[in-house]
Parts: sequence; C-alpha cells; structure tokens
Amino acid sequence: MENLDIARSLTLLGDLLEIQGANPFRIRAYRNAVNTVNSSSRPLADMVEAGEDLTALPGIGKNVAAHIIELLDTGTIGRLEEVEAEIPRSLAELMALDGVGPKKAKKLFDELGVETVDDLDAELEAGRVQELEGFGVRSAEKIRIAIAEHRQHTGRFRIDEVEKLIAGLLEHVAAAPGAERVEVAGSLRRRRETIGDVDILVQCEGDGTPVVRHFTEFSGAQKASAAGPTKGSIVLHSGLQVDLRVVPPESFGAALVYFTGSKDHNVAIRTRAVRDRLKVNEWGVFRVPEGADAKDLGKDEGERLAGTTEEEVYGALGMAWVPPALRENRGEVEAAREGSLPGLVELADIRGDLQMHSTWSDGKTSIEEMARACAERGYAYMAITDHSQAMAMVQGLTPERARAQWEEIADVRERIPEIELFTSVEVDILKGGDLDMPDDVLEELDLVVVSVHSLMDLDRKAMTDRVVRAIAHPTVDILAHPTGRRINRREPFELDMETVLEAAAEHSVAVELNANPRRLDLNDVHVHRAKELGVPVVISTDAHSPAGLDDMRFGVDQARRGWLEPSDVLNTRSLVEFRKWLARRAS
Ligand code: DGT
Ligand code: CA
Ligand code: CA
Ligand code: ZN
Repeated sequence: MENLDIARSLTLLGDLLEIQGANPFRIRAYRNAVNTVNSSSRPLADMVEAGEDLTALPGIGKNVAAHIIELLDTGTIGRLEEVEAEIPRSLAELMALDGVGPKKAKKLFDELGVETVDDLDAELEAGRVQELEGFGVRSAEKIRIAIAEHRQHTGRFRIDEVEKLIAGLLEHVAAAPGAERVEVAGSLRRRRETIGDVDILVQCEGDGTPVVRHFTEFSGAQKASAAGPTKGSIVLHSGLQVDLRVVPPESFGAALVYFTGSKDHNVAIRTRAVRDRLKVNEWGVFRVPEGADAKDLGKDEGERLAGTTEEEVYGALGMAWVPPALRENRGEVEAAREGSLPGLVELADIRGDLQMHSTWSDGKTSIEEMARACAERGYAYMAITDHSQAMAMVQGLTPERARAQWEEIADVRERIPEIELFTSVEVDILKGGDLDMPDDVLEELDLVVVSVHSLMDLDRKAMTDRVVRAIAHPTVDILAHPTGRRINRREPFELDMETVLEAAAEHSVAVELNANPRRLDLNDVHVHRAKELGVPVVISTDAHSPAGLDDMRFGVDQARRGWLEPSDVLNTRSLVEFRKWLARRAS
C-alpha cells in the first residue's frame, strides 16, 4: 500500500465525518495527517514494518496512527466502514462542488436522498433543491453552474495545456500600462504536472488599477472580476482561472515567495521565522520588536529586513534561495538552512534521448530524420526504440524486422557520424513477465527497454510480480513509463513501486522518467525514492516525431521536483561513461 492510498482513505474519512457534523478538531486532525502523508517521501508501510513510531511524524496523533496501522494490516479502517454504513462515500464528491459544503451535502442526502452529482442534477431539474430550507433559488443556480463546471473539467489542467492556454495572456499582461515586470507564480512556477489555477504577479510602482483593468479586459476571458487596485481574476474560455496581483517593487521578492508557495512550504518557513522573532508575509520580512507579539503587528509593521528579491527574503530567514521545484515542504526548508540543497539537474545536462519511435512502428518520421533532429539538439547519443510485435496494431517489430532495422541504423550511423545511434526495442512485458522478444535478439541489442502496454488491470500482486520478473531478465536496461498512467485520463497500474524500485536496484536496471507531459511517469515522489535507493533515472521523451523531442524539458522539471542531481540521471553521462554503464554486466 502506498502513501497515496493511505491519504485517500484518511481524506475520505475526514470528509464523511465533516458531513456527519463531527468535532472540528477531530476533522482538522485528519486533514493535518493527510498533509503529512502526502509530503512524506518514505512509504509509511516501510516505517510501520520497521517498527517505527508514526506519531513521531508531525500531525499524526495516536488515533490516526492506529487507523493507518489498521489500514496497512487489514486493507480497511473500521471507523471508515462504520461511517460508510450511515452515509454513502459518494457524498464526499458533492463537497467538491462550489456552493455545497458539508451541511448542505447532509441536508441533500437526508431530505432528498441525493448521493451523487447525477442525483443532485436530477433534483435540481425537478426544482426540489431550491425549496429546501437554507438553499433558495440563487443557491440552486450556483450549484447548477458548479455541476456544469465540474463536468467540463474535473479540476486540474496538464502543465503543457496551461502553457499553451496562457501564452497570449502573458504577452497581453506585459503590455499593461505601468507593468514593470511580470512573473508566473504558484504551481506553474513550481512546475507541477497539473495546475489548478494560474497565478501571475505584476510589479508596478504606484496605483495598480490600470494594470488590473487591462488584465480583466483580455479578449480571451469568458468571465472577469477586479477586486480593487491590486487583484483581479479571469476565467479563460477553456475554464482555466487566472489570478493576478499587482505588487510594489520593495515587496516583489516577498510576494513571489508567498504566491509561489506551496502553501505547506510557506507555513514551514513562517513557523521557522517565528522562532527567530521574525515575521514573513507577502510584503516582506520584518523583525518583531522586543516585547511585541507578531500577531498584534500590522502586515507591514516592524523593522523591515527584506522584500525586494527572493534571495534577500530567504537570506533574512537564514536560508539559501530555494529552487521553486523544491518548495513542497519535503525537507527543503531544513536543507536550505543547512546549506545542503541539491544541485538540481538542468536541461543543458542532458546528453542523449533513450526512448523514441520511428516509422518502423508508430513513429511518424524515419530513423534518419530522428537522428538529425537529435543531433541538432546537441545530443551525443540516442536510441531508436520501436515497439515489439505484441503491439500488432502499430506493426511492432518481429525478430526478423528488428534485425532488418539494424541494417538501416548502420547506414544512418555512416551518414550522421556526429551522434551515436543505439539499437534498441521497447519490448512489451507480457502477462507473466516474459519479454516479447527472443533472448538472442535481446542479447544483440545495444539497449533493452521494457514496458507494459497490455492487461493493465491486473491486481497489485500480479502486476508487481510481472514487472519484477521482467526487470530480473539479464539483458534488461531500462523500465519505461513504469506506472502506465496518463494524466487526467488513466490511473496508474496497481503496482508496488517500492518492490519494483528495490528490484531495479538489485538488478542494476534504470527506471525511466517519461518526459511526455501526458505521462510524466515516474512522478516526483517516486523519482525521489529511486534516487534514495540508488536507482539511476533516465529522462526520455518517447517522441513519435522530431517535435516530441522537445518534451525533454517537462521531464527535467519533474526530475528537479524529485531532487535529482545530474549524477542521478543516467543520460547526463558522456558517451564514454554511458557505454561503461551499458557494459556493467560484462565483467
Ligand atoms: P494550484 O493552483 O492548485 O495548482 O496550486 P497553487 O500552489 O498555485 O495554489 P493557489 O493558486 O491556491 O495559491 C498560490 C500560492 O499562494 C500558494 O502556492 C501559496 C499561496 N497561498 C495560497 N493560500 C495560502 C494560505 O492560506 N496560506 C499560505 N501561507 N499561503 C497561501
Ligand atoms: Ca495556482
Ligand atoms: Ca490562485
Ligand atoms: Zn511505451
């Protein structure tokens, strides 16, 4: 069981208790525990197995610890089952709707028997919701809109979608009268794989009203609202919300820290600051005078120590500047104080791309064109990894066609000597963990990449055994897109990643961080775990055309969120060093 599963159960329990009207402190305890579980890079299952005390973790009390142990032991929480016997779990989903809080969810269930969003829609249609006590016509209308929005988008946009959606808006904002500087903050600056809303900061000396007005008049907005001279919000036609704030120069660094977040990172640095009798907020860092209490001070009262730049703000707090990708309260606050932040990998460190397809399977471009495109990107090496024959609908390679492909690769090597071309195949992992290519072919390939593309709904044990068995095959080099997820489309396989990563370490197999922004598989937490276990990570694009090679930057961003340094990433190695790794089993 992964931390994600534990967090889900605790979230559900908290939500259902809230609907039941339980003690707010109890509910808060579940929310705090969920934060801790989500930000822990170590599996709690391991900690329990090692006999460690979960209550040593911040935000986890005795009661919650007992729930977690029970969940790990039995696969369920008795308390959750009790609550679910009284109210259906689908009620928790209703609370995701704007305008439906716990009280209203309860009322809808008690009075109208509403259990799901669809039920609620039907009751709205029938005109019964507006007649309930505490609802009314306006509230019913608000819920109707919330349902429409919920259906249009279940929340978050992929990062690559967001970049495209806001490109024009950013140009528009830069042209606002009085705008001196425009920066993106929030989850987009932290390079999260999905974005809830976009946060933009504009530096402006003096009155911000014209900047806010210019912003809200953007032609691509379906809705706009201004809130005074410093704040505005718009919703684009796609449903993506964008918040803008206008900030004076002396506070720009402090505002950038604050609105970049994450919220948990902000809370952690604020807590640290309090111990040093400092106050940090979106206006700056201030010293709390002797005898005064920070709570009694106004937003910008106290001796001002910093605010103009982020470096200065972190410096005043006794911290090194923290790269936005790390600002998730996963240990970076301590590391920044101790001077032990990682030197994160950068796009310029990447020396090769080790997963891509050609017209031999489902790629759109010839091997030669892909090779030229990789050479243009300055890479020293690359691998052509067409599919194996189990992928029949894309003409996956039979052993005969694989051998034929090697001849073409040999020709391309002669024509494009500036890059090393490795022969490879993205070999399907068959149901029981067998590989979809005979051993004699596998042994002759320069590089063997394996992955799951079929029977993705096996149970956790079967899927884990299957992948581990494939990893144990002596020719395998890289496990590609290990969880099979498609962001917002397909959930990850049921897979015990801890066991898979341990097997990868044991058999000296690398794991892929698939850089395609629809996948980004492994995720940041798993990437970090791979690093801890000493498993090399390969960042590959899985490109199906030259343009796909440019997805590399999304993979690098995700790697940075997982704390990876150049030495953790296999394809930062020089050709000579990478060849040594390929030959690791020869001795
Ligand atoms: P998102 O939009 O869900 O992808 O994630 P963020 O991180 O962009 O969150 P958002 O847009 O709600 O807020 C932007 C930043 O503002 C957030 O990362 C930290 C800061 N912030 C928002 N609310 C709070 C808060 O209640 N306390 C603190 N300390 N910071 C907050
Ligand atoms: Ca945001
Ligand atoms: Ca926001
Ligand atoms: Zn694949």
